[in-house]
Amino acid sequence: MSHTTSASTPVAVVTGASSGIGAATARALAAVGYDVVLGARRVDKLERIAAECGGRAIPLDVTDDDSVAAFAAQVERCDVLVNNAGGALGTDSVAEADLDDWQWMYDVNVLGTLRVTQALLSKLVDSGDGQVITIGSIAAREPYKGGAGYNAAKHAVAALTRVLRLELLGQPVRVCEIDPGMVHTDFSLVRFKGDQAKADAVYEGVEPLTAEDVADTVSWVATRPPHVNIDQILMLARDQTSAQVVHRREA
Ligand code: 8X3
Repeated sequence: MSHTTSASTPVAVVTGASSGIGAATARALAAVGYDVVLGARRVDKLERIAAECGGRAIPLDVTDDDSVAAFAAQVERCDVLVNNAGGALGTDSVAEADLDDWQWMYDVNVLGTLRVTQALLSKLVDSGDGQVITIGSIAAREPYKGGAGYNAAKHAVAALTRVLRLELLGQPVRVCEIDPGMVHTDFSLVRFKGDQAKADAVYEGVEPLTAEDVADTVSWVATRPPHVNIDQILMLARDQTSAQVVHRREA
């Protein structure tokens, strides 16, 4: 695929861009004029999305130091970084918690966000108007039963993001945390380790947010004037008022 980057076209990097919120965000940012660099592990899917939005697909595993270094080395310019890669595994109670699930959630959500942000930070500063937009979760604000591993990881992502904002004050980099509630993606299928019936039950009788709804918000944040920092957004479906308070219609 041919890819031409003019010196003045801003570049947006999106992690976890092979599906869901990441793929929708890559499309949305391309539509408002960014050259998009898409990172994810699933290269086939990634290349398809990249082709759709005239972007560049680069393999990226945010849990792997070498993969992040190789990815960042291929990104010459970065104006916007969307830290989207992440996910949940399991809904075990604390008493029954699976350490491997927790380890993965910490690695992909927290350390993954840290690795990619660190690797691209100097380029964000050099852009003269950089932005880090991190996709958190309502789970970062509200603990819920069965959520402890994901709650802990997303609370940590929120802490990292808010500290980054403090530490970058005075530099030309904005930092935003977008915390969605229920979004219909393969999030629940991953959480329930491929159990489609359990995943479907999460969205039953509810009109959840779509990946495009979140992408639209990312795009709005990214296109505010340089002096405006949207610090935090909690966005929920009308059918959801808190992590476990959801209005379900009868079938
Ligand atoms: C996903 C939302 O409520 O399943 O980030 O934790 S929730």
